[in-house]
Amino acid sequence: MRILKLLALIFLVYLRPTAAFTDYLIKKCSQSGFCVRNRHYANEIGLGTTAPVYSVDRSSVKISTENHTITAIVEKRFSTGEGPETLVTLPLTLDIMNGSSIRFTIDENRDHIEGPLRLNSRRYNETAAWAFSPDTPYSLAEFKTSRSVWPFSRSYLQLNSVSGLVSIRLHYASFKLEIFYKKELVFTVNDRSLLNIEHARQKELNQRNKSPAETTFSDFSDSFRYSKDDTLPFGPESVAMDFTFHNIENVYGIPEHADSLRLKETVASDPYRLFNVDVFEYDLYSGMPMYGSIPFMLGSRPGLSAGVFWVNAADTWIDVSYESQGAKTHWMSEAGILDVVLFLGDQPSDITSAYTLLTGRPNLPSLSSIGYHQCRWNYNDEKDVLTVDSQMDKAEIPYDFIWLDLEYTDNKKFFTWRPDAFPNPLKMLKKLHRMGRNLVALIDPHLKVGYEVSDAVEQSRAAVLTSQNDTYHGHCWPGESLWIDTFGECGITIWSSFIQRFVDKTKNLFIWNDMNEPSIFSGPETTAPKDLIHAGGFEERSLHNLYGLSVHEATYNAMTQVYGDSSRPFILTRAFFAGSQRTAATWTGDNMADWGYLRISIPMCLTNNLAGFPFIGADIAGFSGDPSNELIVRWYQAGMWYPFFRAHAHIDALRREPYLFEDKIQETVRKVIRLRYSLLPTFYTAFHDASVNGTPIMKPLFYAHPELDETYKIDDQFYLGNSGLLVKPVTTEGETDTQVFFAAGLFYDYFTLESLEIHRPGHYLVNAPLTELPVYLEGGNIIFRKDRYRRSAKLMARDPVTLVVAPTAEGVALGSLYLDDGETLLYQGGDFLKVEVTLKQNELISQVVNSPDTESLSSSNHIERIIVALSRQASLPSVAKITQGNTTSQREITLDPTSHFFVIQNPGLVVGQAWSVVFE
Ligand code: NBV
Repeated sequence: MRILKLLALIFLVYLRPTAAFTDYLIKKCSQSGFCVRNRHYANEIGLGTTAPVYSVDRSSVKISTENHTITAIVEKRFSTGEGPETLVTLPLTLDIMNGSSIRFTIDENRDHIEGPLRLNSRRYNETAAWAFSPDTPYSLAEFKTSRSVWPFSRSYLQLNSVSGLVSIRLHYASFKLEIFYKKELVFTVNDRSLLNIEHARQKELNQRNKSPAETTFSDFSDSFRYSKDDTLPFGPESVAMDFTFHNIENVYGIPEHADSLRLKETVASDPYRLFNVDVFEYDLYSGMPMYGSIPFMLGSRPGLSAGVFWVNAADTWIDVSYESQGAKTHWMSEAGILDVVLFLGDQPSDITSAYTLLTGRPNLPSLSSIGYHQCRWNYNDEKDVLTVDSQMDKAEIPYDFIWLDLEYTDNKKFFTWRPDAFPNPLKMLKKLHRMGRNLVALIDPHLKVGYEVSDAVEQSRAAVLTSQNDTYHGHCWPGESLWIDTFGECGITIWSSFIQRFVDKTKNLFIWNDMNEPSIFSGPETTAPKDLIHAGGFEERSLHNLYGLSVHEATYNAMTQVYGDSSRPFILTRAFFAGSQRTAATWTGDNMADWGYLRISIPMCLTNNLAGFPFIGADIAGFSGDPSNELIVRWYQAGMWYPFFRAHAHIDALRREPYLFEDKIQETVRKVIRLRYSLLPTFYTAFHDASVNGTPIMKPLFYAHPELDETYKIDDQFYLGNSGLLVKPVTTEGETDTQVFFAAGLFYDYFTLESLEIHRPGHYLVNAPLTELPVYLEGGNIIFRKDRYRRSAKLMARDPVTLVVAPTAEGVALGSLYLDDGETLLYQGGDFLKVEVTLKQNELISQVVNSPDTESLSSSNHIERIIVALSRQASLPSVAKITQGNTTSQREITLDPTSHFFVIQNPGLVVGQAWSVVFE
């Protein structure tokens, strides 16, 4: 019977070719104990009939100016009318860190608790250790306590950062934090008194441990059909808090959801949920949980931005409401400690930068990995792989990565190859390597029970355990499986040894960690039972959203040991958490070949970009189903701007490698892919910027123009990094023109360089027939291209560079180029080229900001063309005086009357050396 049920479930979830995802498998708030309890609490508190139960014990406040930390005890005190008053002491820490960020934690002392022996009795407090970057020194800033409120006779304690930017008021009577940035009140923490820490209690005494505003819904048992076996050994243990963003009426972030960029109000719906689950053909415009979770929210308006990072990896719900005075948010997590970082700044990019300083900047990937990826479930055998490879060349379509999905394995046993289909993987890899190409193979964290790899894991107790302390067995692709536990040293070491053996002797084999939410067919809500046990004696409940990160980080670290400094490992992960950007790329999972999924891919990618994880894309042209020709074209046109540019298709979908498309479609797709390749220098520079300060690669409009109110609600167009390239993909069937929002200024059509003069910011209708894609270069920018067709990114290394200069009406422009060997880690020691080119007062000047150690990097890239766009008002210069070193030459400039630019062909300049061109 169980097997039948399981088969039915597998059928429903995976094998229905067209129906939408069956969301009945996933809990609604009304089916989630802690969501119901905290929303109930919020309602009761909102009625104002019950007094707040949390306060700060003044006598406990300790100010350590030496350690730059405040500690205190938060007291939860209430009486139910029956028995004595309940008093729970909750240790608080508060500090100002890394400049203008604030962190506070509230824990519970649970030493006296008797949970089952195998469980750690303390609340899980290691999320920060996984999420924060090991490379960023966690520096605490000095602060002064304000004299006017010292000693503690007043109702609050005020801290002022020495920088003068930040001050904090810690209110005692009813716990509250007011956070000021440049003297303006930005946040109130616990503004609505929704702080709730469900302290430990015995089941028999549950009722007595409920404060008046609380309900007992699903405290010690779970009534949801698919998770009713949850043993809930600690009973209720959720943590919740509210944050008011004052005078900020736009909030964003908390990926992953298939929803708009600006978060919606959840007053009349379920809250947004963060809980990593497998959601095949997910619902659109929904706050339902998805594969990844980043509990980071950004609030922004002209002149002020702020962020909340809720450092908790348990199942989490977030309510959002907008009121005239700002956004109100309510965060609820099932377990763990309360650990929060607040960020303050002038611009949204300041917040992304501060957030990625803490959690790590996205790693600079190899140049190849930002080329085009050709994937399908599945390329069947070596011959298939090499045929796709040669057909792409025959069709003159560049690509860099070919992918092997699940079926390359021997019976879905990871770390093996199907012997009849892939008899000699090393030979195949070598063949691919000749053209600079790479292979990615899928390795999931579930291991089929009963082969050497899983046996070794089971014997060393490196698998995830059941609540009874046995190795957990569940169902996934291989049938009965176990799951590696990468939370403990033992699991990491053994996983690392498998990965190392698998990639050993290869130079171009990389890894795709799929299904690492983890996805479990037989598990509740498509994932792991919450009472499974991980290393350290912590329940899945407390760290669930970190599992995917723990797997892909172990994979990455293992690969760095094999490849050393010679190559940057590429890992694709489906599940992610804050910090995943340090070691992996991701994608938006199992979408459909449908216009709605193309449309939603833009806000989804933008959201990840602002939440510090920019290396993301969506399956082009939809994972399941067969896209129409029109959809294929539109999807490639949009997808070429995804930081991660990959075509992928379901096993049941028709073959759709680009060379199979009919001529006209193929021609357009070829052009699009080649456009991506010609812009690789600009993309790579954007990736470099992201790796230095977290700058989004796909950049929301309000990041580029935070001064314009209108930009805060736009999520169907974007900029490419700092390049000034503005893109508006067409995502509606049959549309041949589209509305594009322009800020005031000059914009140049990317393809013709015809100028558009915008006097008033707003939406303007532009032509967009199927073969064309609306792309503009904003006046004031200079971009860099490599225009020659090559089969792969690697083969473009020495190609000459073209500059496109797009001046403002005042004749000013600026651009930068980052270049390194694209492959090794030598750039970390300074072996890279960075140049900055400026145009002003008719002079174009290139300055070398960083010269590489490797001679060829500074000498081998010649400038083949300098293209200067002309606005209607601009007058055409007649000569260009070109100087590099001691040599000066002169060129006459002529203009083809039908074009909107002039070109200096082969100016005789080298990118890596200083030069100037004066226009007269
Ligand atoms: O490994 C097969 C697929 C993969 O192609 C897809 O990209 C992943 O998101 N995988 C999920 C497993 C099951 C999909 C129905």
